[in-house]
Amino acid sequence: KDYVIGIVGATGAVGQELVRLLHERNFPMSALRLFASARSAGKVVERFGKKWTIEEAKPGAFAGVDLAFFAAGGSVTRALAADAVKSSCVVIDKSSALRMEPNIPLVIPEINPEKLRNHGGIIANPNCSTAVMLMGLWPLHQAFGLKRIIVSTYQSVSGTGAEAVKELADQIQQHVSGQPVTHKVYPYQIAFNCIPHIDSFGENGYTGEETKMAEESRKIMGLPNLKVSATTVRVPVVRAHSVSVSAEFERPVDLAKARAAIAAFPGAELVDDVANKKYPTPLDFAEKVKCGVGRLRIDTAWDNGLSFWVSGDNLWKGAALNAVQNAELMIREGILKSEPAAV
Ligand code: 2RA
Repeated sequence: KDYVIGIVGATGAVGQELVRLLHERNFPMSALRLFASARSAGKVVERFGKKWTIEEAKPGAFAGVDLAFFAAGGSVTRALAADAVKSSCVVIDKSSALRMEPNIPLVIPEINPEKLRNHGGIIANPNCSTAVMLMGLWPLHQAFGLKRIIVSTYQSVSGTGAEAVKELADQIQQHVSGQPVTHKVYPYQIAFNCIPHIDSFGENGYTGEETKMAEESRKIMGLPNLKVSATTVRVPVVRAHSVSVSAEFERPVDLAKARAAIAAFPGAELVDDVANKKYPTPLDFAEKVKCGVGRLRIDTAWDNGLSFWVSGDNLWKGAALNAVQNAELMIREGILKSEPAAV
């Protein structure tokens, strides 16, 4: 069976990757419809030798669509996801709007695919930094029983969007040509800098991004008591997020077993040979399906501790690819059906 597919937010960074991945992975589509705000409606998009006229994302627009990928931000999801489900359209949502709703499955197919089975029409995808981190953390949890993590992220500017990518390039140009360096997207210049502030600060001094990593990791791994302390940082990298993790486990850890667990995990590529300067970098793992995991070492700060590093594409495993993989799995399992969501 081929499906009528919709992409909401088709002109954004993730939306464009969705168009690309659906074509490159030969997703079974009888038609692809691109939706965006009224501002973009009517624009013509040309790719892969095809032309699409962008449709306005609005109530009733999803009649006849079997599956819609939402990549237009939380307000659009809140406004239109339930409406799409009422038109018998399944929604796979990238935004954070519904991730922590008890009856909305938050799914990474390599970790908790069983949660797809009883979906009520809407499936949520995790934040990009969470997904990248879990590609290293989940296999280690399975091996040694995770107890606590301290994590720092090194997040690319494409996580913010196309405007931030352009601003980084502009700032480098300004710096090189001796002009004053201006900044608009972030509170500080990002070129040649790092900014320890992603999303907004909460009362507890953690940002929304840091809280998402904690809450989403607990939900996806089914570890409600997992202790997490995250620091999320924007770095002058265009594409691919990296995370450094220090983790404490319930059971004694063993490096050879840890490496074997990661090498066997479908979402990870083990790159761990420091004697030959081999470890993952964002440049190496941009536009890669798997996330690179390396720098594995016994972490003596804990009784049963391991530290490691992951680099993964924030637009792919962190967003568009994970969404498409969820859809591919639902098709394989014959569960791409829609029932009115109890949202
Ligand atoms: C970021 N994780 O990197 C957030 C949203 N994509 O900006």
